[in-house]
Amino acid sequence: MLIGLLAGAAHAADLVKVLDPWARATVPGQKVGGVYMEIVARENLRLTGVKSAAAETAEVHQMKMEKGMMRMRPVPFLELPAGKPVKLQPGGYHVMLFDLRQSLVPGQKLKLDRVPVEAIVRDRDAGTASGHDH
Ligand SMILES: [Cu+2]
Repeated sequence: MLIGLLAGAAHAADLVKVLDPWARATVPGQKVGGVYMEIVARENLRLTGVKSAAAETAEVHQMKMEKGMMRMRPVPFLELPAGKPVKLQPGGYHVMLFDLRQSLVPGQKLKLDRVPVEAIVRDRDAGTASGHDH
């Protein structure tokens, strides 16, 4: 997975620290997946895009209550204030993988490019919020 930053991805590994990255396991035939992590930027940055070899496309999504219903939608960027941890977690911001090339199996690792990180795939009921269906 490649994390695109406004400052340029070449130095992303120096500029951000990614903590506890993980992805939710998928069921056979499921084409979308969610990836979660905590990001700490060394300077003010914006997360502008994400790519992964595991999926055709990836988007930064926000999930929030709208008229009593949990809804998610893509956001053009995510602010990463210097030194302040930003959490991507179920029920909030997350990375959405579309057209997965393979199922995400618990224990499997998703290689992250440039930012030297591997997201571990956890059981489908990991995290708190449910209803993350497309
Ligand atoms: Cu989503």
